[in-house]
Amino acid sequence: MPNMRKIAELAGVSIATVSRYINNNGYVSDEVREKIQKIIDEENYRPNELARSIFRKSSKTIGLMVPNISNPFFNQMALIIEKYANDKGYSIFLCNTEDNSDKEKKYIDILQSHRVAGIIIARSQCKEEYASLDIPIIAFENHISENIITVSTDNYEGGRIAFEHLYHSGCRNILHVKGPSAFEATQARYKGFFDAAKDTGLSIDTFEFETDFQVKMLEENMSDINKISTYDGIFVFNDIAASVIMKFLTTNHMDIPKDVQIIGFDNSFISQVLQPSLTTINQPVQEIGKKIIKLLIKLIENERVEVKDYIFKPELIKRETTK
Ligand code: XLF
Repeated sequence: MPNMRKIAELAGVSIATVSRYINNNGYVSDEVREKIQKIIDEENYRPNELARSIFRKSSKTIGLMVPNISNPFFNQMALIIEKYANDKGYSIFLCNTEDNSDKEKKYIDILQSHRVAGIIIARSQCKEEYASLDIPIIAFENHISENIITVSTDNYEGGRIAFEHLYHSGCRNILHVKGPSAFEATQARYKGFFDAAKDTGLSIDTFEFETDFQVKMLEENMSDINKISTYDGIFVFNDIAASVIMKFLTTNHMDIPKDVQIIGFDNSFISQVLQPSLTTINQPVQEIGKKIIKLLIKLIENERVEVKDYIFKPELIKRETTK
């Protein structure tokens, strides 16, 4: 008796694709549809209703994997997603991946064994593991595959806005503190910042952070970035990293914004409580969280959803670290 795995094998597609076709809950190209239906007919496959209903009776729990819960942006995001999920009768199973693909893979197994109804994965560090999953998935920022919806801020545009603001505030000797290259979002911010600088004919320097924020950064000797004291404008890839840079600069008796202007990215709550308060680029996390839950619940409830990138507009939030 053929099963979904067998049909996927014969059609040369993933189990998730066959499942999407059978359950009609996501994009499958016409060509692949035809291929799958042909194999189904040839093999006389009848989807196992019992298995399907057991699957549908998955718990009313959504797995939320975030990379770094000590980053205020992700704890804000988790709170918002939890709220919207609760409003729809779902609860959240929160996992912290630390941008570590092994941890992420383990959590995928755990979430599956808990029969979660869907998974939200922020900044995924693995791709293949999702192909064989028979669970609705929404990705935040890092793309997983062409069949999985990605939601993000327009990070490229955010990078451009950051440059234009520093430039119009008089900075001409500018540094970009880049995020790790495994983060699609920070790569796009860098590209936007770089392209906007190029348009003015100004060259910028870069310094790359290897990880997202970790508390130990505050204690570490940041001698590598000693040079940052020579710049008059710095765009840091996110607010929490900007707070580390600000601490370094003020400890080294630099006046912000007189000697050096700084702009972050996120508009997480930390940007308001820092002294001076941080100019930053807003990621509309409320709308993003709401959209993620809306899309995921549609997928869970087998409603048609367009599989594409859902992109949100960034916005400059001017505070005290720029003139
Ligand atoms: O992945 C990016 C980098 O850090 C994410 O949006 C964040 O800005 C959150 O702080």
